[in-house]
Amino acid sequence: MKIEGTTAFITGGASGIGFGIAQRLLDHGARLVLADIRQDHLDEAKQFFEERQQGRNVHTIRLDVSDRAAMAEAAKECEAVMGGPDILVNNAGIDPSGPFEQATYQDWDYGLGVNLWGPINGIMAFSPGMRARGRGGHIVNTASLAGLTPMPSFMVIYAVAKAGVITLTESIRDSMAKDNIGVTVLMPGPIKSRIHESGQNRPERFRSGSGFAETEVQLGKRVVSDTWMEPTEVGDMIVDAIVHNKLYVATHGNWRDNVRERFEAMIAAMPEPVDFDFGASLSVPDKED
Ligand code: NAI
Ligand code: GGE
Repeated sequence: MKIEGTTAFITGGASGIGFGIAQRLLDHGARLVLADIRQDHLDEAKQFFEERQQGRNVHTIRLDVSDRAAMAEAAKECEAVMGGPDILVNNAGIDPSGPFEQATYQDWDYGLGVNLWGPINGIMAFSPGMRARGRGGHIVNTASLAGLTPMPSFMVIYAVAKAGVITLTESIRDSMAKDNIGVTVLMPGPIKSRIHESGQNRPERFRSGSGFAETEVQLGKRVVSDTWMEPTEVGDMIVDAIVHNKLYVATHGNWRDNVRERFEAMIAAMPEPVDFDFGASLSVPDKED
């Protein structure tokens, strides 16, 4: 598809990877709706575009992606103010890692609520309108290489959510394709961002009863390494993926061997295939249209 003249709705669009994607989509002629839980990030992003005489092409919305009703309202606001969207980027996310032994249900609800339900809520709220407008379009979901690579227990909540985002994207591809809507799952390695501020971004209703309070303070002190990738470089990769409808974008090749070993071990665990009646309950006949 062509990016010129489209509207893009980007969650977590006011910082890090989402902001890098936003800059590059705007460069290619898209109008932006940036949705973010942090008003300070939104104000900063809006000012950045105003300084470049692009303020009229950028609308900001304060949004918690784990809030279904708020996501539905944001979809209405996007359509009313900027039209569309034609491009949906479900990117907002946090780092909910910590010692697994100390994880509480609050930590699970927070980690899955933002990192997995966020993209699901985005797709549920926006895809009916995208289909109905009949213009086609594209959906980008930000997962992580941590959703594919075997991860330590410290990152289990994050890894479960990101594995879900990969499968979510793969599994809706055929359905979205019927309405000419492409899908991409972004699997980044380390990118320069403010993800270490995740403790500040934990929605109010997930704050009490966390087992990770101390871990979040420690994470907040982490410094961004010069060796990590620039978000605008990720933005370039996403522009290419939207234009050419690429299912997968991985920013780094560093965990190739881990992924290969994982799949080799799974394949090695599989016996020889046998004749098998898939059964009426499992085989879904193609819809006749
Ligand atoms: P970031 O913190 O710089 O940007 C994320 C933005 O999302 C922030 O502006 C934050 O306020 C916002 N946000 C957080 N929770 C939200 C919520 N509930 N509703 C709406 N907005 C919310 O972090 P970064 O790194 O750019 O993160 C973006 C995505 O990239 C996340 O999904 C993260 O898991 C993923 N990712 C990041 C990697 C990295 O190395 N930075 C690597 C792999 C994946
Ligand atoms: C840069 O900060 C983070 C973070 O705090 C949490 C998660 C991530 C980055 C990423 O999603 C990555 C980096 O690719 O996840 C990994 C973290 C540690 C080891 C391996 C990872 O992915 C393969």
